[in-house]
Amino acid sequence: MIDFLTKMPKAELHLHIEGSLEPELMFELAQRNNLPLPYADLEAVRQAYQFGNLQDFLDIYYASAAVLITEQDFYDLTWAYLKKCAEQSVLHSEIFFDPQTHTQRGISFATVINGISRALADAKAQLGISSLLIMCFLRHLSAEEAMQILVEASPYKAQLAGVGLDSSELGHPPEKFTEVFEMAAEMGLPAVAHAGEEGPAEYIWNALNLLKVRRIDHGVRCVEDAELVAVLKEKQIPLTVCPLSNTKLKVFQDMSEHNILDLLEQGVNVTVNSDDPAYFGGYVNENFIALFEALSMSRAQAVKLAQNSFKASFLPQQEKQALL
Ligand code: ES4
Ligand code: ZN
Repeated sequence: MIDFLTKMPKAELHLHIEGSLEPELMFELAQRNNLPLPYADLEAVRQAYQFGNLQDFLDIYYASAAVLITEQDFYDLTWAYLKKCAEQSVLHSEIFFDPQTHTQRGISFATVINGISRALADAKAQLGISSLLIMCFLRHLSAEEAMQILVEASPYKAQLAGVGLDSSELGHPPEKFTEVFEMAAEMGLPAVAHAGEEGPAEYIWNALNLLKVRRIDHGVRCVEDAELVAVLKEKQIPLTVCPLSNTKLKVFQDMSEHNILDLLEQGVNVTVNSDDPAYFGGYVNENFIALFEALSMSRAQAVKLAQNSFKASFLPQQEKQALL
């Protein structure tokens, strides 16, 4: 079964490129850029990666992203992730990046997007992996700052497949960003948003109705509202679920409690994704394997989850069909 899951063709739709920064590369970049790190060695890093909730993780994640300085750093980060995709039979990936994490500390938008985009082009040419880029707004910052980064991104619009919303969910509901998402829609950018990870079902409703998102990232708290589950099912709104992320951040105390397979059996369009693989204990295949080990996921369920990942992607219909 593990061999089957590893070789099964799949797409990944919920991956923060900054969250794929492995400790080894973090040390290498810190040295290359002459920057201090709060960790003596890899063991100290492992010790630090124990999170009680989303915010515990985000504090460490933003601090680590500070080792990314040059265009080459962003290239190396992205290339390392895409090589993993090749090993894991990920044929297509839709990659989130958080430009504000970098522009806030003086790195230019161009440095970030040019480094990432060059790696995506090389992966297409050398590994045969297709990818799309989704720019996320940091919801703990203001709507004005989100609008500013959208304006800054507009010359690069052709390189973006959409916009997203991430970071600290509680206290930063979707409606804070209604105008920003209206502007993105006017620019022709489809939207996704993190909702219902730590936040309530109401945040999922508002992401759908106010931000007009095409997919919900996480969304696992939808089960608290039966009417919402019915709408997600009826409209086949994809949920990009991240099982290992959810257990590491204590959304579920144990993988045996995870609701992804229940949602799948109810006909909701759920997918399996890694979120921040360098922090949560694995890439997409480790997420599939965890579902097999804790929830006895069947082969048929795994295949359905993989089909959903292609179906839920932003690829044009023809390219989707070719991968299915
Ligand atoms: C994130 Cl797991 C998660 N949730 C919200 N925002 C994020 N950014 C990176 N990982
Ligand atoms: Zn995420």
